[in-house]
Amino acid sequence: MKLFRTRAGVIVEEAKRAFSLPLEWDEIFRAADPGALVREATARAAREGRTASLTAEALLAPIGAQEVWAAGVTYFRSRDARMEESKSAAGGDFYARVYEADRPELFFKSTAHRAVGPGGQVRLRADATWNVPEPELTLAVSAAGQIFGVTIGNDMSSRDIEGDNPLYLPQAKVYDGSCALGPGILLGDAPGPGTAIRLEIVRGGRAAFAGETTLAQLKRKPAELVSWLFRDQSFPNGAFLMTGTGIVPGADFTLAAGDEIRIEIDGVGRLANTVAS
Ligand code: DO4
Ligand code: MG
Repeated sequence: MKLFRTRAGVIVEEAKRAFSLPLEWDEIFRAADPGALVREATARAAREGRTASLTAEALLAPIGAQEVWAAGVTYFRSRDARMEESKSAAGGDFYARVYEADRPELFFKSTAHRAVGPGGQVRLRADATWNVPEPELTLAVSAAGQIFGVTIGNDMSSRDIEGDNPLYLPQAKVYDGSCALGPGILLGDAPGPGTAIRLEIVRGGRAAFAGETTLAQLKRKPAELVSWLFRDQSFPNGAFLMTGTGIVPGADFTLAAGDEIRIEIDGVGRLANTVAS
């Protein structure tokens, strides 16, 4: 069962049929059991024949009043890439240490106004020279801290800024158009370790980069990341938590205006965005 935020309201898709639900987006995140709320509303909509048509043009980013947070250095590939890019920064081994530590790296990533949905344009910072997308399984978490679904996230990152000094991380990660989410929320638990995540970057009609990983490479459990996020912190409208990237293009790659970024996660869907010029 997949949940979509659209120009026509909340739509649920089940067994290839779509129904319009009389629910507010944020109300779902505030429910004691979001899955049960959506299932009940769907059953009622089916009985009442409230079918809907789901078109790509109508899709919005699946975010309302939620904050988006992100976990970092949760894959060995990410640890390696960060150590490489921050060679000249003081400290040096902080990425290796956080990869091994109990406490994960968690950082604030976005709110709705900085995020784009399916087909939207992500942005590169004007003062950055080395930019990459980060394709990440993203958890939809209720106000009570329950993972009730997953979506696809793109944690756009400026590697030159992040590599220069770890204290610049918020600027490398948080800016207008730095986050993409969607297309919808697949309801249920986080998918299993065999699940593949694929990234393709198309430039001028040709693949400029392609990479793949699986959730088996994710070092931390989704529930563990959420429990750290909710330590001494409340989310009255729920939250999204990106779980980190396991795909990082080589040091010679940077995004360019017009690039198309395609991210696919088995069973969850496909999120495509272009880089704004
Ligand atoms: O520590 C830097 C950011 C790491 C990150 O965003 C990731 O691993 O996905
Ligand atoms: Mg990331």
